[in-house]
Amino acid sequence: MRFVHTSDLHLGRKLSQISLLSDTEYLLEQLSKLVERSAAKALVVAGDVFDSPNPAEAAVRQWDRFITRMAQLEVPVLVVSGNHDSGARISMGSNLMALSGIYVAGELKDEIAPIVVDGVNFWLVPFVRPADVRAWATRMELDAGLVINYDTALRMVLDHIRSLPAFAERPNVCVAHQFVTNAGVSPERSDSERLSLGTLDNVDCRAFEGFDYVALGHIHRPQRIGKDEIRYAGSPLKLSSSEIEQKKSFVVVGITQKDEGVRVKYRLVPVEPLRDFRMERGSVEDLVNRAKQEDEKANQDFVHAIVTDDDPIDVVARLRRVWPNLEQVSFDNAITRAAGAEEVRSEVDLSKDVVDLFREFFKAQTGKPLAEDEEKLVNDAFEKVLSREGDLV
Ligand SMILES: [Mn+2]
Repeated sequence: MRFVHTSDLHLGRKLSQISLLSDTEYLLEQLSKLVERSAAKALVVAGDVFDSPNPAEAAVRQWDRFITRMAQLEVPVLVVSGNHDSGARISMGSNLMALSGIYVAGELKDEIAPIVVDGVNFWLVPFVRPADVRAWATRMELDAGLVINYDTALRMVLDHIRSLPAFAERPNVCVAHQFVTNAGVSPERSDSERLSLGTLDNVDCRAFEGFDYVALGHIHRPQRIGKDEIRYAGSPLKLSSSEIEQKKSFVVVGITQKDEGVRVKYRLVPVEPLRDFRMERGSVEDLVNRAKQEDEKANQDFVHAIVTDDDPIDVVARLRRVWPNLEQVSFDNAITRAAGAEEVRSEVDLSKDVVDLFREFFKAQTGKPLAEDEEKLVNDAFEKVLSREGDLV
């Protein structure tokens, strides 16, 4: 059987205050077409359906339309919560939705059972924290004291799944939303994933031993972890400038039945963005000229501009005129190079002469010392100000 694996839709997200709903609409359209075209028997969404535990109404409507469409196509949708989702809210009505083939695991249930599609077990493991698993372990009369971090928490849930009779009966796909590492090697990360504090939130990929395919969500760069069958689908949209170079994709997974000897194959299907997110570098004049040669659609892209002028004026306004969705401006010029070379001072030495302080400030801002005429101008100005200091209070 074949299924499609995606994750981290982050519906309702904004980029630089600009709504991405038209972009997510465009990708959901591609996703439903891919499901039809590839004759997939199921669609897996491995968490972070929404960008926030309280998603915008328009995002909720978008998801509602999408799952309704999938139900009409009679393709089961298998969803787990991610760290951005509220597990309780996304599983609202889940028992009813299951009657229409939309399976949402928002929270860890006592009775864990696979969703069986076309002879394959899909085990939906919602995003859980160690405290959730401790509570679950107590209810299940397991030793909650064994849960000391994410790794031991996930292992306890997965051990339980492996002990269930259904596990031996069919090929097994695990759907989870966690930070999975391979022998301490971290996946390649992006700025748009919400990091938790510390480094104890990882789960080693060996925790998934025995599963034929592990459909992961959380990390936004598509990648395998340890082996091809343990895989992050990645977010279908570029959600931060650290993702500009990433090739976003959906995964189409093929899995054979037990009597054929379980084999797994996969292929990556590129996602075409409505508006791309790219980086452009040059002087403001170069950038504006470059934009003018591009077509109207390309100019709607999100752009992170790296400006190289030493004395740029009115940068954002000039660039916004050609790129209305300018996402970020950063500078690589004499000033930033000088700042990078020198130690950044976080404190100002107030015992210093105020003109000396200004000289330092000027050099830090422009990368060069005051010229002779500027020196005179500054001295005169300070003299004037300081002589009337009493009046200024
Ligand atoms: Mn995410």
